[in-house]
Amino acid sequence: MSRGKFITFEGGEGVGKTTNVAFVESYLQARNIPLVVTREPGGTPLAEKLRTLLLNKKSEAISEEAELLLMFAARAQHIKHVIEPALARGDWVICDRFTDATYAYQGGGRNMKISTIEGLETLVQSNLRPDLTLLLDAPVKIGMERVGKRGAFDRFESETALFFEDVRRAYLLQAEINPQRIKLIKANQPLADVQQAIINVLSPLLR
Ligand code: T5A
Repeated sequence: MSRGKFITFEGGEGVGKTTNVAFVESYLQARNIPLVVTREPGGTPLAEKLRTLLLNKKSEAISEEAELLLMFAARAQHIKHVIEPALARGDWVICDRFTDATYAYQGGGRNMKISTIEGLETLVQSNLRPDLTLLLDAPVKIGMERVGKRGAFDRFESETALFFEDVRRAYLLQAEINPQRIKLIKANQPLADVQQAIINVLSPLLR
């Protein structure tokens, strides 16, 4: 049994990650590929509890260090109980956000040291990295307009436009550093065009 593929979706708020995770799920299911769809922070009962704490605006003020550690605590559970077992049994894993989000939000947005993030990444993931990352990129204003239509903002969505510009810049830097793994998808175009671009980068993995 060969190991499954690990595919992650990344990008700022409201760029269409969840919409396109569902699209890829149907696309792969139609090709009889066994898969697990999951998300971060989250994916296990404990990690989902941590997600609730992290996203809740009414949580006590969360320090930057605590936020970073909680992201990796959730990830450690997720890898051990969901991602690794799935990949080992040959399932593909489609994950809505993963460690590139930590580089973008805690690194770019919160200005935490990249070397600290790298250290935690090695501790928690060892050699595990996605096979393919789809980075959906759109101007901050467009993503926030889409999110705004949905109602109340969570703890991250309540950050300033400046914060999200930093997040976007950090994501683009991640793509520049990892051109083999991270494929940039323009997300401010009609959904059908976004999905065609996704199929184009996904199809080499299906061969
Ligand atoms: N976080 C996470 C960290 O800080 N560090 C980390 O390490 C990790 C893992 C998680 C939060 O946690 C932070 C980042 C996040 O703030 P989340 O729910 O995963 O939160 O992230 P969100 O970005 O908030 O997710 P959203 O659901 O808001 O955005 P999506 O998934 O990108 O967007 P989606 O698919 O829900 O689409 C939004 C709307 O736009 C429409 C959709 O129909 C929907 O209405 N849409 C389009 N409209 C027009 N044209 C298109 N091309 C469209 N694509 C989608």
